[in-house]
Amino acid sequence: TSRPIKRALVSVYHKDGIEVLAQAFVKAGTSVVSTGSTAKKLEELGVNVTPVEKVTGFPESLDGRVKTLDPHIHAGILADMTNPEHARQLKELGIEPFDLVVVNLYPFADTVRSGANEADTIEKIDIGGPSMVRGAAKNSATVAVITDKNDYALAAERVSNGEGFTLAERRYLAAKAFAHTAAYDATIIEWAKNVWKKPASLEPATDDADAQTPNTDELFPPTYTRTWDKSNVLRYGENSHQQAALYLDPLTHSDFAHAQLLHGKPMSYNNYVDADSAWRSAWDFAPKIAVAVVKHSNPCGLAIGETVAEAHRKAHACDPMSAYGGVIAANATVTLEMAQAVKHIFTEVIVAPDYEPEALELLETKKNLRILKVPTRPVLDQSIRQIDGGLLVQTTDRIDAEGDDPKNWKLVSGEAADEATLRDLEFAWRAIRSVKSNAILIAHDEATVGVGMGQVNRVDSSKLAVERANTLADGVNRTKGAVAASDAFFPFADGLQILVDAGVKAIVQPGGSIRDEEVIEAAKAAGVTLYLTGTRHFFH
Ligand code: 93A
Repeated sequence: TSRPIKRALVSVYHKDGIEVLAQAFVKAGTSVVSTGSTAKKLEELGVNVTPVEKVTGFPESLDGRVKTLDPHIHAGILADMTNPEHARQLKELGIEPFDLVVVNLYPFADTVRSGANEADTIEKIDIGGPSMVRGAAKNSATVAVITDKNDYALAAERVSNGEGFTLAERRYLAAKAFAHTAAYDATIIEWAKNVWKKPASLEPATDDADAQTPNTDELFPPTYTRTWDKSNVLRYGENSHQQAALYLDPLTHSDFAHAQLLHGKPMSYNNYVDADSAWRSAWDFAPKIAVAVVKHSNPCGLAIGETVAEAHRKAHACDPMSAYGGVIAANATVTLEMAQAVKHIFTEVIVAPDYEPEALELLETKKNLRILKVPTRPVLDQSIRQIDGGLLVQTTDRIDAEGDDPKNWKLVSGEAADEATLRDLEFAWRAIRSVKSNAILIAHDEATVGVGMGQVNRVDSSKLAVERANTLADGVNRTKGAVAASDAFFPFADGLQILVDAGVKAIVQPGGSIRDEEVIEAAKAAGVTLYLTGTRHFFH
């Protein structure tokens, strides 16, 4: 089933690595047809190239938009030479068949990412390339198609050995080629849908304003249509028997996904999950300086400080036991003072926008610490979760809803909080966004002192938060006079009662339970300040 490669069509964007193939063509005396700058490159490498214009009898025209879109090219690609009728027609038309097509496409995603204007972006929509690739892939009966520059060497080998590719190999390459053009089109769709919104003239006419359905295209840009680029294969997934890889968004540049590992072993799957979570938590407090310490994607310490070292000291003090083997994220440059503290704590990953040179030098003495530099804040505006057979897409939970602004909070029990208490309540409310539901968080002096996370009822979360705060504090009562936040309403008074009994003086929660009155009465009876936000921050 092997077919020797006598005639090849080469039109590539990625010219690096083409040298090996050029050498093989020269040695084997392969007849090569090629376009513009690919032809030039191959000629420089000593290949005797037939320019595509010579085959088509038509000049490269319209700024290169029409180069290979011609029957003299496409009949040569699409003729199934195992079919005598095709072979006869081709001969009659005076067209020679291709055995190998080597094509890869204009860099559309790179162009979008570079911030190019609309006209330049449109020019990078390759039309001729995908046509050749799909034609060759369809005709894998007789044509081998190469789209991946990492396969140039393979093609060179098969040109050289005179045998070409087997049918099974050509079929495999064809599938790979279809994936190449599909990913390319998906990226164009994603870009076009974002840039070219549906005009009002295409909306169905209706008099009834209520009958208008929300445009979910706008609400949820179909990120899932984009084909993500595999960036690197990870050693394993959440556990060592699971395979895993990191895929990068082809259209949106995130410094996090492209993070620079300044020191340490490669990032693992769990490292990425925890570092992402910690990094997002720390940035929730910008422009204030904040540090998050995360374990299993939950914060075991979060704090704001005048300096990054202070923020870290306060965050670490929340739960030093859990911080062992954790991930630390800062939203400000790590100083030597902070590094001196981190040095003594077994830490998997530290992530920050930058490091003072002496801080970095000190941290680099820790063999097992991964040091990540991520200069910019998070860009993610939607989150995706897979369910069996589907994807759930939602906009990212930010702390920018009306109920997230303390100005809109409703005081329903006790006295209005003084300035310091309100500052702590606001801190607790921002911090609770990062805690898995059911979440209860106790804070003091803009630092968490007890976090109850991920319990299946709110009473247990309250108990956990109180117990953590006080058993980890060397005999000091950290709940007395502190404040607390709850990510969703208290369905009964019992959860709140635990916080009240522990001496918490002010609480913030969304409200909205059918038993709100019962909950408010419990706060009133204890003389505790209670605010309702009207906004919740579930995180599952
Ligand atoms: O502008 S196109 O859509 N029209 C064409 O006819 C055409 N033929 C090849 N783009 C076309 N190509 C693309 O040009 C290929 O996909 C390849 O990426 C690129 C190679 O051009 P050059 O050899 O001039 O660098």
